[in-house]
Amino acid sequence: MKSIKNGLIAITLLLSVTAATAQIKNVKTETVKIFGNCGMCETKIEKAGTQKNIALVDWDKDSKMATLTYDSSKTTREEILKRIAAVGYDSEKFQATKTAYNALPGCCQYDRAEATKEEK
Ligand SMILES: [Cu+2]
Repeated sequence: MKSIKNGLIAITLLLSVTAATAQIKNVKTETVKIFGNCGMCETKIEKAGTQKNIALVDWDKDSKMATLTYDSSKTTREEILKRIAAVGYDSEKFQATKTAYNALPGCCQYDRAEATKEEK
């Protein structure tokens, strides 16, 4: 009985992810590195980057790699990464401001290059 229930949960999760992606048109998928530490970072990065029916962000805290799935007629990778930088997370292309970075909880303050820390 328990395994049937777990199976159903797995199927439901799979379907909801598929449904969210299916509503995005002109789909383009890219993988980018975004700096962060923990599960809380994951929640914030994904929330900041995701826009209903336009963009979906899935960040992996172990590899620090994010999969961006987006409608290429409505947004760009740059726009998504800018939104993520605005809440404090650096990516290959955009750096968060010192203020946004400093506003992160201590556990979320990922290691940055010294040069970045000194910048005003
Ligand atoms: Cu964190």
